[in-house]
Amino acid sequence: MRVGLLSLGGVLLIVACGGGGTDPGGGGGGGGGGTLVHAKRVTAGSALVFTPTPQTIPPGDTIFFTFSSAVQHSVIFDAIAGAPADVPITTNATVKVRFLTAGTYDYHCGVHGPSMSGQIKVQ
Ligand SMILES: [Cu+2]
Repeated sequence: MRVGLLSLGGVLLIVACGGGGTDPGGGGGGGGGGTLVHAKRVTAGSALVFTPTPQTIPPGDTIFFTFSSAVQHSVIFDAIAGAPADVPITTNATVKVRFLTAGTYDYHCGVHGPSMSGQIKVQ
């Protein structure tokens, strides 16, 4: 009796550790409210003011800039270290801006100029 060749299929399973570097707390996208405990809102509407201002949040938290009308506004931050990216001209939408670094961030509307301004304190 002969024993046939026993072929060992060389299948190597490489299982990657799924850790992944997801940003803590960054995932909460569209859900309806409640998950971002500290998040605060700044509204810009037809009155050509940001309200309320100043707003104060801890580092790592988020401001929801809400553009509540068809009037065009943007958010231009003073160019200082730690300032987030500007918000381009927006209407009828909410834009999330996350502040990672403690500081005082002055901003104004790029459409309406310095008369429409505000401040975010991150501390
Ligand atoms: Cu404006």
